[in-house]
Amino acid sequence: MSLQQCDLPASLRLDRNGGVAVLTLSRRAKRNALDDVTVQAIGRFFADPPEWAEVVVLAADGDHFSAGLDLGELGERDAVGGFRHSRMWHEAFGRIESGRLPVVAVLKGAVVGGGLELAGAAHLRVAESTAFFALPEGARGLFVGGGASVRVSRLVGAQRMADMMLTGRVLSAQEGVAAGLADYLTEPGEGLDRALELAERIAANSPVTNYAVLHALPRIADADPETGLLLESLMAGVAQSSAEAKQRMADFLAGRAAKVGAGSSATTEENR
Ligand code: 1HE
Repeated sequence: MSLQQCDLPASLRLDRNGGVAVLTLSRRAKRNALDDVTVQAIGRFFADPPEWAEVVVLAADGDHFSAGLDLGELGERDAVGGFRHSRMWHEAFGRIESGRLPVVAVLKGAVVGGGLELAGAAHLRVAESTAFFALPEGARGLFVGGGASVRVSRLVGAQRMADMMLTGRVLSAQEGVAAGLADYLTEPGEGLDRALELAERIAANSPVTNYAVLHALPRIADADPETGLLLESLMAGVAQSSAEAKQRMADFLAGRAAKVGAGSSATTEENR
């Protein structure tokens, strides 16, 4: 049975938009700071998303995507407690990155600390022009613990991440896009619509292709080149042999499928 709204804490809201599940951080009074309850519920949601969902859009209420770790919960954790807490975040965000569904995050305002780690676990990021990116862990006497060493450094490189942590450098939305922290830039208030549009395009792909992009591509990219090329060939063989691929190729050859650049929902009629 899939997780439903009633299983989510007040800090998360689930809405349905066709085959797109919109999961919204809804703790705007605390700038969507991530407390344990929220992080654990995010993990449960992505471990068992609704059966009808084909893509997830991860959004936020208010002016900020997320102020990161809920600093009010740090308390008197000892080293072992801190280790376990970090591993809990890894488990939850790993379910986003390596789950069943493609995830598009909509970013605005603060995307900082653990908020950037959450965004980094999504597969695509749309940034409204109000978004700003930072890793203020240094200023708080902390180190990243929600996966940034792996995911943020993969997006921007370890050197740029070191700069953000050592100097507290804040990247604007434009700088974030240029650095690779986000893939699309929109005007304020337009991020969700853009993400929904992207989600629809993603949902129109063959599930085999989407699975390969989510699960094979990152492993191939991390593998040594010869292993990577072998894995690519294996995945290519699996994808090509699927009934869906055969149907799609036949549709194209018969003039029934959209041409490249015309939008995947466009019909041949519209392309003429
Ligand atoms: C919070 C948090 C939070 C706000 N934990 N309560 N993250 C940070 O170091 C970022 C800290 N936050 C900020 O720098 C600012 O709040 C913002 C730039 C995000 C937004 O500023 P602003 O002026 O809109 O809001 P505010 O007045 O600062 O905050 C509004 C309320 O949210 C206020 O509570 P109130 O009860 O006084 O109304 C704040 O205390 C509360 N709030 N951010 C708890 N983060 C797995 S390791 C990850 C490590 C990290 O993420 S470190 C980075 C932590």
